[in-house]
Amino acid sequence: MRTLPASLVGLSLALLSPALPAAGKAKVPPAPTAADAHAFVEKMNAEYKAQYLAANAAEWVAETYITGDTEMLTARANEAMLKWLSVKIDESRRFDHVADIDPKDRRALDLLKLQTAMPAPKDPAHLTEATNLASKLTAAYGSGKYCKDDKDPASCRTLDQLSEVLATDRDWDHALDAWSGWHHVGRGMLKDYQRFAELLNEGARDLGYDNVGTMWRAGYDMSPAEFAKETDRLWGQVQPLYGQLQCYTRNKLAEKYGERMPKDGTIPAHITGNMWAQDWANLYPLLQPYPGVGNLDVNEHLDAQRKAGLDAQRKAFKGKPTPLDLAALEHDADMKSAVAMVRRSEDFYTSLGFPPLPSSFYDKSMLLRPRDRDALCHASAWPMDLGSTDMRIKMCIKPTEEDQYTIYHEMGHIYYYVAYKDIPPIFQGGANDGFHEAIGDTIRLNITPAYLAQIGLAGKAGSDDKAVLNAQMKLALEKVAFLPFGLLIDKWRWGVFDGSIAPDKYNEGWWQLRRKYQGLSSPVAATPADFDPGAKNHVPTNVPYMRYFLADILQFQFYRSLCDAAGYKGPLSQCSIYGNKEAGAKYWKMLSQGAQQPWQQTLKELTGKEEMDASAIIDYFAPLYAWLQEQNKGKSCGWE
Ligand code: X8Z
Ligand code: ZN
Repeated sequence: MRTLPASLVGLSLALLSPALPAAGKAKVPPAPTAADAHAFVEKMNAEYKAQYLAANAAEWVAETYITGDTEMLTARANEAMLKWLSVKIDESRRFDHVADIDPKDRRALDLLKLQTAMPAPKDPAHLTEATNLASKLTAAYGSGKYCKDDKDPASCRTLDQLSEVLATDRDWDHALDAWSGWHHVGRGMLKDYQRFAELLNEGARDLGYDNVGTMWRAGYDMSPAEFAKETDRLWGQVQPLYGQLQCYTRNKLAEKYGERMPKDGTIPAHITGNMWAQDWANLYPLLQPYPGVGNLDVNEHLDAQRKAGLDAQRKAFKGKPTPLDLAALEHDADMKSAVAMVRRSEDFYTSLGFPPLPSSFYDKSMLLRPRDRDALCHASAWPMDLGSTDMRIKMCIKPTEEDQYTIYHEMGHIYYYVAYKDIPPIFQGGANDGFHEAIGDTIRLNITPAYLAQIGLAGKAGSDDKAVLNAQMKLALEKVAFLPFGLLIDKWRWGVFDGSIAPDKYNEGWWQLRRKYQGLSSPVAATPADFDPGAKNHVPTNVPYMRYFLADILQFQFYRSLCDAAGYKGPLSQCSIYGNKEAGAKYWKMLSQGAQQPWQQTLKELTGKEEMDASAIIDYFAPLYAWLQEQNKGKSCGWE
């Protein structure tokens, strides 16, 4: 399909029009009015729905069934959508200086310019190239594997398998092998990513921004410069807490690994229990303040439940199962376990008064890694068709605590989609993108030790100081450890896009930021071919990341306000709003607003304050912070 720029369409029609005077001065078209703007927004919203549906369907198939064919089909669908968007943005410029436009229409026109993280170059060949690269990078990440022996497919391991090594095996060399193996996946992306960044910058400039980073920062109802300052301010609030956690963790790891630890105060990236060192919860057994106090081993419970399911099916099987039968039984048990985990999460949301999900959600979601094809397993949530109830998640669920919490996260996206599905498509988004990421995480904060015990995922919860500190440590390894990671990914990309990190310094710049903010170092000496950012989903798939940093802070603000709304009076960390309809109604009201008003207003309606503010996360972890300071006394903290 070829779409003509609107200005050309208008011209050709005008030239053909018999109503035009045959000679003399051409009539000046009447100046656009507020009513024209309104009509434009209505039409744009209607078209948006159709565009979105087609592009989304192609992308869903491309990510759940990675082949050269689906890669090409989604590139073309994305290209068509971006072309449409670019035409609409151009057309909308005629309203830039029209006064008295309805504020809702003005907001719609402003949001239109921020609908994609992938600004389309106007040059058609460059647009094709950019969409091809986007699909190629996504497919490369999704199908990435580490093969010990390139000639032997049986030696290949997927990201889930390599992540499991990091999560469960504390052996330095095993972890190093899994970590390095996965990071090789980034290597092949270096040249493509460099070109991709160039093309996107061209698109951003075509839209009037100096580069893609500025455009990404323009989506927060404040200037891009103010937003950058805001992220630094928030980081300043939480940095001391992170510093204490890093110090304690580093010293514990040094007790374990001794001489192999670097001497500069950093933590090597491969021994935190997570491929990107963004979540350290798997180190909890090593770091718990009071070993054995409070039973927080959710993994054990989930695993036992899956095993019980499998055993029951084996017993029910008539005759002697063949290896093929056994594989089918295993698959069945995986599916039952995954569905139970999703249902458990849905139950929390419905307890707040949210509606149950339609059966299509369970029929159409991808909940397990497909056995017969490559798929992008990184979890995501999809509104397939704006305005309908076809919502899905795509995830490769394992019976682990981490995946259970990721499901709560994804369900937050799903319920946001459900809550705002009837408002105009252009407003169907988070108040800002940090809100979208914070919805499910806020719910996850309600999964307290007492609630876990109540739903049979942990032993009886203790409420003495020791049990509370253990629980705080566990959560801090998720939420506090994440903060600098959440911040630095886009510090890196902003640098890539504004040119301050040159292509030959991509990897070096990445590790400088990892060191500066996380106090982390690479366990291997880098080569010029390395491109470690490519080993993190959001870089090849081009998803902006500052949203997760914001969400990490916002979720504690939301949680505090919802606990207030529920009338909760005790220590914040033990609050659970499970079953509370008042808190639920307040939350739903926020979700159903979508992006109709500046996020500051939405935040104020929920929390009484217009600012993002880390005081909630700081207050939450106050007991742990004091404890960490005590432990770290006399120890060497900080890094070079
Ligand atoms: O990507 C995600 C979600 C999907 S929006 C699973 N998260 C970030 C990540 O995994 O890097 C959630 C936490 C941070
Ligand atoms: Zn998310």
